[in-house]
Amino acid sequence: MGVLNVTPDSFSDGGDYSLVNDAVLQAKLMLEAGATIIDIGGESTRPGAAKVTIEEELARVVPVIKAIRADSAALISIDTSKPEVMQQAVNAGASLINDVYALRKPGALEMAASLGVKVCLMHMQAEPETMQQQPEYRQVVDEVGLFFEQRLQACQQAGIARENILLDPGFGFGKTLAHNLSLLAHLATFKQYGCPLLVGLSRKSMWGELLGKKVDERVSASVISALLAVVNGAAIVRVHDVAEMAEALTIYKALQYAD
Ligand code: 7PJ
Repeated sequence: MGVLNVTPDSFSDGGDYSLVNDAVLQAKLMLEAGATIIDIGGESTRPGAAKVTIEEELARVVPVIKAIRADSAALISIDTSKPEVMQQAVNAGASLINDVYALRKPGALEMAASLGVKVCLMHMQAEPETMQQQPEYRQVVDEVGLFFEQRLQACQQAGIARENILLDPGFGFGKTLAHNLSLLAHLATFKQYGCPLLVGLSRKSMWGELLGKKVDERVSASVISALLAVVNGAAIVRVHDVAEMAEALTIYKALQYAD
C-alpha cells in the first residue's frame, strides 16, 4: 500500500490544480514501482496538524480518486474518519476505508456498513493532538487486542461483514517507542481475530528515536521493520518508499518458493 497525501505543504503554493495533478503522478509512480493499493488522504493526522473542512477534504481527494480509477485497476483506499468523505470517495472509486479512528466518529460505523466496502480499523490512544503527550498502558498488546474485540463487536452489530475488516495496531498513535516495539514483536497474536493485518511503520518517529535518523533517512528502517512485520503476519504494509519495499518483498517471496 503506497501512501498518497493530498495535503498542501509549505513548499507548494500552486493551488488545488497542481496539488491534484502532482498526486495523480505520484500514484502512477507508486503503481509502476509495485504498489497494488493506493491510500489517499486529504487530512493530516500528525500531531498538531491543522483540521480541514469536509468541503476541502472532498476537493482534494475526489478528483484524485477519479483520475486514478480512470486509468488503472489499482485498489483505492480512502484515509478518512468523516462519513461524508467515505461516501463520496467510494462513489468515486475507492473500495477500502482506512480510518485511524476505527469508525468511532458519529455516523462512521453506519456509513461503512451501508457502503459495504472493506474497512481498516486502526488502534489509537487519545486524539492526534494529544496522543504523544503521555501514552500509558498496563499491557499494550492486551489493550490493543481488547480494543480490536470491542470494535469487531461494534462492526458486527452495525452489519459489517467480518471478511470486510482489516486490523491495524496503529504504530505511533498514542504509543512510546517501547509500546511500538512490543506491538511489532507480538504482532502475530493479532492474527487470532481472523482478519488481515495492516501495518504502517514507514518513516515514523520511532525510528528517529531508536536510530537517531531524520525523516528522510528512515528508508532502511522503514523497509526492514515492514518486512519483519510481514514475517510476523502482516498482510499489507503501508509505505512511502514503494520500490524499496517491493524489492524486499520480492526476496521474501522468492525464499518461499525456493527448494
Ligand atoms: C497510519 C495510517 C498507520 C493506517 C497514518 C504516518 C501517519 N493508517 N495513517 N496505519 N499512519 N491504517 O504515515 O506517519 O499506521 S498517517
